[in-house]
Amino acid sequence: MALILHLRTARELWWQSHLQKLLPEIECRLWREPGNPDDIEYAVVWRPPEGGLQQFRNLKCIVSVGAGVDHVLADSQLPEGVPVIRTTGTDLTQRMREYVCLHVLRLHRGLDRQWQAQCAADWQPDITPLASQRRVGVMGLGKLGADAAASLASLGFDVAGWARSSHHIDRIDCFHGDAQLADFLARTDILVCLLPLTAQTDSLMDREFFSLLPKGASIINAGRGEHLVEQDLLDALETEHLASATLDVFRTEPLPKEHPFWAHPKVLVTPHVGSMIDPETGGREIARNLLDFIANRPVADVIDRQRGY
Ligand code: NDP
Ligand code: OXD
Repeated sequence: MALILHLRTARELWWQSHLQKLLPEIECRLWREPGNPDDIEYAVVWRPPEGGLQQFRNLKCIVSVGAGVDHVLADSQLPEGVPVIRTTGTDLTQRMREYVCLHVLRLHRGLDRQWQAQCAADWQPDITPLASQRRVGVMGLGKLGADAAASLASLGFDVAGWARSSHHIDRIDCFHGDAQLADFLARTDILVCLLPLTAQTDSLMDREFFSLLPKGASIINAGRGEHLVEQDLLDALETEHLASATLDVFRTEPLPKEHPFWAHPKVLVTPHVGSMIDPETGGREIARNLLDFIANRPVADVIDRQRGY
């Protein structure tokens, strides 16, 4: 019984040794040294190469080293009927909570403006509105979005959320479905995207979408780069309909050096660090899910391949 590990990171060996300790009964092999492909029953992957998983004909499940599974489902030759398990957990949620609260507070308190004023040795004591006067909208009310929305509400923000289905969450004004998107956007000063990438959410944030936000709104995208139509964002920043964008995820990662986002005065780029999974805590989640799967116990993180998340 063997597991194949495919990661696009220098931390691959760290992951391998951790998973091996957590799963002593399963031989953890690296993608570049698969041995006999027929031994492989489990694949633990981040962005596996197109068609690459097909070579493992005894594959029983595929684990995404991340909460998102778009990078797995993107494989047009993904073996049929093999369950896909995503990786979540309290650490992942905690890190995203920190990221979202950090940047919402940064925008709310005008930290970028203060930094610019400091560069000009300019003493600018602005009075910022109270958090209760700042309307934050969180798109996606799943594990990460619901937690971030609740944390923002506990900081006093006026928070709404938008999801596919109807939700009832204390202190969050919940909207759902395409029919309620315009109302949700119209009441949003700071928009946080924590959606999964699916056929329905691909390129959701485009020109028309931005026009539904109030003038001067800011966006924070920690979902996926494909949620955003980049040129439409640049245009909305240029016309000052949008005030700023904080972007953690991109259509091409790493973001190419010549990309206009890097040097844009109204864009903050972070390198897909909203919530990084680490081999210790993430490894424990993966091992627990795999052991549950092997023992035929229910695995909460098996995704719906049809739905795409
Ligand atoms: P979940 O699957 O738990 O939640 C997804 C949420 O999105 C649900 O509320 C779902 O609605 C909603 N949703 C899905 N499709 C639509 C749609 N068409 N219209 C409206 N709402 C929709 O995901 P997580 O919260 O765990 O993660 C969300 C995403 O965050 C991941 O898929 C990944 O892309 C990204 N991510 C980014 C990280 C980073 O470091 N930047 C780290 C981890 C994740 P409903 O509740 O009705 O089903
Ligand atoms: C994830 C991610 O999906 O890191 O977990 O983006």
